[in-house]
Formats: sequence, C-alpha cells, structure tokens
Amino acid sequence: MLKFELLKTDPAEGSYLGSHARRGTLTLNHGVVQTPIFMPVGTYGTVKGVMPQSLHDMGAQIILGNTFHLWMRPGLDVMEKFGGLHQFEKWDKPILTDSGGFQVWSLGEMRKISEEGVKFASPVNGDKLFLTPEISMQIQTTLNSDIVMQFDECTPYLSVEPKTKGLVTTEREARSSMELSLRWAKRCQEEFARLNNPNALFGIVQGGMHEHLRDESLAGLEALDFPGIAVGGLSVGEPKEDMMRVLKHIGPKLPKHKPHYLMGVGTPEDLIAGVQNGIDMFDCVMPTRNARNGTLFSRYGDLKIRNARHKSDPQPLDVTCTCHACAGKSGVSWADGGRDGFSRAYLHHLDRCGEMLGPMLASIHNLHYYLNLMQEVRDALDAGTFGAFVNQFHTDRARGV
Ligand code: PRF
Ligand code: ZN
Repeated sequence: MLKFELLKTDPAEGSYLGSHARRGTLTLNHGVVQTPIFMPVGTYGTVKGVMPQSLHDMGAQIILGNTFHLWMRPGLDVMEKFGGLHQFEKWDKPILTDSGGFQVWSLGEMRKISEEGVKFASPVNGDKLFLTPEISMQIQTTLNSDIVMQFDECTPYLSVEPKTKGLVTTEREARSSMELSLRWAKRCQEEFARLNNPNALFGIVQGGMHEHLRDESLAGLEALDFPGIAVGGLSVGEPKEDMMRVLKHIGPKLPKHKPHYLMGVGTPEDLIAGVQNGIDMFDCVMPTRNARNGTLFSRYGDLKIRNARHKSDPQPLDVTCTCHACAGKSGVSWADGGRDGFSRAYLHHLDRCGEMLGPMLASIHNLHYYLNLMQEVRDALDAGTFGAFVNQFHTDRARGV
C-alpha cells in the first residue's frame, strides 16, 4: 500500500526562479512520512551506532535497509523467523529496502552480469551466489519493507568494459545498461505481484549522463505505472556539474502525483538542489560515515573535530542545534541559552582517545542536522517562503564555523 498526497508546490514553480519543490505526505503500511524527507541508512539492520529510540527522538520517519547485506547475514531463515526486518531491528516505522543491484555493482571485479541476473562470490564466505530480479523481490518480501526497490544495474560513470575500462561510459554502454534495467523492472513487477507483496514497488530511472536515455528510461517506467519513481546512477563519481545537469533535466519531468526518490545523494547542498528539482526523498551514508571520520555538518559549514583548534573550545558543534550532542538533556540549543550540550573540546578528546561515544554523538548530530534541514525545508514550503530559505541556507553554510 502507498498513498501519496501532494500538499503544496513551491509558489515559484514555473517562474523564472525555476523551483519545482513540493510538500507532500506519503502513507505506507507502517506509517505516514512527511516529504521532502531524508532517510537514514541502516544497511545491516542498524543505523550504525545509533539506537532506534535516538532515531525516533531526532524525528526520523523512515529508514533504509539493504537486501544484499541482510541476505548474506543473518540470512532469510532468521528474517522469516522474526516475521521481517521491523521486528528484528525493533523499528516500527516505515522501512525502504534497496534491491541489492547497487551493492552487487559495488563489488566491482567480483561480479558477472547477464540478462538473467548477477553472479558473484559472497564477500562473506566466497560462496557462488546469483541475484536476479525475482530473488530480490522474494528477499524484500520476506523483509516486509514498506518500499521495495526494483533490481537495477547502476550504470557506472567510468566504463567497466575491458576495452574502454577507465574511460567515461559510452552512450552505447549506457543504453544497453538502461534497457537491461527496464527489462528487469518488468520482471520485478511481475514477481512482486505474484508474491502478493502488500507493500509498494518503486522503479529506478537509469541512463547515465545522457538526457535522452534518461527520458527513455522514465517513459519505460511510466508505462509500467510504478507507485513511485527513483533516480539512480547519480553521485557515482561523475563531476558535480554532470550530476546537476541530469538532475535538472529529469527531476522536473518525474510524474507529478508520485513520490520522487533520489538514490544515494548527497551533501546538504545536493539535498537542497534535489528539492528545488522536485525530489521528495533522499538517502545517503554521508551523515553517518562522515561522523565516524570526524567530519561534522553544521548550519555554518562543515567542521573537522580532529583539528587542534577544537582542543579547548567550550562551544557545541552547532550553536543552533537541538540534538543530544549539542543540546544535551535539556534539548535547548546554545543559541537559546542551553548549556547542557557536549563541547567541541570533549568531542575532540573522545576522537583522540578512540572512544566509542565520539562517533555515536557525531552520528546523532549529523543525522539530526540532515533531518532538521528537511524539517526546515518542509516548514518553508508550508509557509510559502522556500526561495528565501534557500538563499539563507547558502549564506549560512558559506559563513564558516
Ligand atoms: N541503484 C540502486 N541503489 C542505489 C543507486 C542506484 O543507482 C545509487 C546511485 N547513487 C545509490 N543507491 N538500486
Ligand atoms: Zn547537534
């Protein structure tokens, strides 16, 4: 089940400002999601280092899981025993699972793609495995995720063909990859229906860096009438201007009354650009991965906690942030007079000592930053002030911490 209600479009839509931003609600089997939304990534059935209760407290509405990883470990027998991923990981709100296509693709040399599916060696024990559109649908049905992604081939930016390896993927390669993903989309849809899966299946637009291939991919998916559409194959190593060119081309063409999901993107600036181009849903490992490397996001720019300048700084990471790291037990930000948050000096110390609490607090902060950014986007869209919000966002981010 999926119901998408478009509440509002940016008043500037269609004007010279060119914003295609939308405000909506997405109703799924495990609850309602306010869009635009950022979805924290929980690949192995855990958002690394963050308890479900913390995710709930910071306003997460939907999280990701991964077909490929959960199929490897703990495996489907365990998932079946628990009646799906929700009960296993104790998250009772919506879950979206990626299909495994992108993750198998990331194995690089270790895989072999054919019409039927992808053969690869298990990274866990070396066993020979075969993942197909049908098997991906069967796994995601067992996981009982609210949103199921089609099994696709993410067209690489740099070619993997032996003769042209390392060069930018040619149009011919991008076409055959995109057409394969379309044929797999149809097989996914048939298997999803055969399994009587009660959730919602999304198609994925591919086509590499070629606008006309993106159009063909979208037309093929629209003919299949998926309840939601994702844009894949971006943020795969291409120059930022190529990503923006494709996003600006395809975002505004996505079917108006369906949710639009930009897969695996990106920086705070990318999310704002996505919203401006009609994207409703985002996921990215960046907030959690960067947190573990000591890179923190803030309203006034990014900060490296390892830097010696933070050694004795009593300020929190972000004086305007109300996350548990910045505002502590009272939840009052430093800017509003709260002094319960953890200092930059303390976080710097935890990092230097390799203490677990360091990445835990950093992950909470970065996820809170992303979730709050989307909350501010929704508030601005509701208030009809999105254009002004975007200007302020860029001014603040450029200010520096
Ligand atoms: N396909 C799938 N998952 C993805 C991608 C894709 O193209 C991307 C690309 N940024 C991230 N995750 N199935
Ligand atoms: Zn914070």
